[in-house]
Amino acid sequence: MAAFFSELETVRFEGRDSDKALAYRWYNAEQMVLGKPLSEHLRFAVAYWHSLAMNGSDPFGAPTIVRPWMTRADAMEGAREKADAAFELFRVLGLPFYTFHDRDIAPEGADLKESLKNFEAMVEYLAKKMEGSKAKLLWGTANLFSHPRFMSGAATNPDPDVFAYSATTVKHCMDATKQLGGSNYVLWGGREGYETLLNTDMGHELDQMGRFLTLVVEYKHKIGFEGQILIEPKPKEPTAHQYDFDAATVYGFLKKYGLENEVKLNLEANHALLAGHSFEHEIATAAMLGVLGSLDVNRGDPLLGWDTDQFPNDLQAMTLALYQVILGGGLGKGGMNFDAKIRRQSIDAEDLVHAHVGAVDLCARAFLNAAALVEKGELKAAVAERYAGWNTPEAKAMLEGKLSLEQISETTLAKGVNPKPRSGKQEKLENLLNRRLF
Ligand code: XUL
Ligand code: CO
Repeated sequence: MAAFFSELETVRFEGRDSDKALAYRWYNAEQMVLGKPLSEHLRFAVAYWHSLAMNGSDPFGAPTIVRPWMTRADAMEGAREKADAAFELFRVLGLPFYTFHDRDIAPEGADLKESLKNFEAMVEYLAKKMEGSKAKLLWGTANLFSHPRFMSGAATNPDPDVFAYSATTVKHCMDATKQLGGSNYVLWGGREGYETLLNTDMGHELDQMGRFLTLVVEYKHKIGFEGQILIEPKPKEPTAHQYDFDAATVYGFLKKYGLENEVKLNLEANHALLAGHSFEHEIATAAMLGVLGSLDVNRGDPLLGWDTDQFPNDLQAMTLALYQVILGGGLGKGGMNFDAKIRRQSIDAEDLVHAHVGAVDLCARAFLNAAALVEKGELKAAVAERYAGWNTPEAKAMLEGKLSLEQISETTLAKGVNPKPRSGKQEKLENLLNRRLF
């Protein structure tokens, strides 16, 4: 049977003046920027769950996006058909990577053994598909949140059998990620959190989570997986209190369990917003702490307080985010995964292509803007100027711990230090940013 997206042409770079709807205007994969091709900076990935498995159902309505592979009586036949469609979609979009959960690619079996058998068969199938495709795996992950067994958490479940079940699942998913040449393995704490302290021992649950992650790191070294282990922070939804709240909280957790040099972060734009931060704040925080790993790019709806996972379309917000990525040293083995889904009414195959093309171009354009801001150096100079006072020997001595509180007090009083307020020049810099955007 012909794969679902076969009719669609491969989307190509045509430049800014193209009249074609399905063309890249900004994403010229080979364009050299800051010393390497754009594609190597951005490392775009298509998310299997949103693009192949999402059916448009919501709490009020039935599926609207019904693909042929979703209705097959034989679930494994459906999974293979879905994989054929996935690789057609990757061909159409011409993007270098994809990402998946175990459950996206293979159906749940009657028990854990059968689920793993289905999964391993589908991993073999994907391995074959990858031989005939340019698409590589950015990261793999396990869905430890959909099935009712995970309703009280996976690693943090009060029931040790769920911990063991989850550990077994992650072991096999890490094996698969390594087998498929994945660059990262992601853990999003789907239901690692709680609803009420009336039934929760938070300290015990965090110790469980620390142990679980330690096991993952040990196993990574044991099998020689060269990818990064990444935690994806999110403050709420599905649980009221998710343990991996934001970048700073996860860093505190990693420090407590001695894993800060082993694990980095996969930061998601709308998760940042749900935590009351901007995306660039989360990126800058992770970079400052040495744990910037990868990005899930999407957007929320400012009028809604939940995770709408829309495709990104705000140039200024994305430019500011990617500016921090460049300042932070880039994404390395990470990339930019479109953790985004088409709307419930966008039911045509082509809608999925429009969604990705717009988002790819938006991100490419934002990156070019961010790179130009870095090259011009005006913002960096303004920041350096603001902190220039710290370059004096007296100021350095304070910061380097060479002066006690009494010594600082003595010299301050002796010199008659009398600080004068100085403008932060925010509006000037905002205007500069707006003038520079193209
Ligand atoms: C949920 C979310 C997940 C993770 C992978 O909000 O972002 O899709 O990215 O489990
Ligand atoms: Co995500």
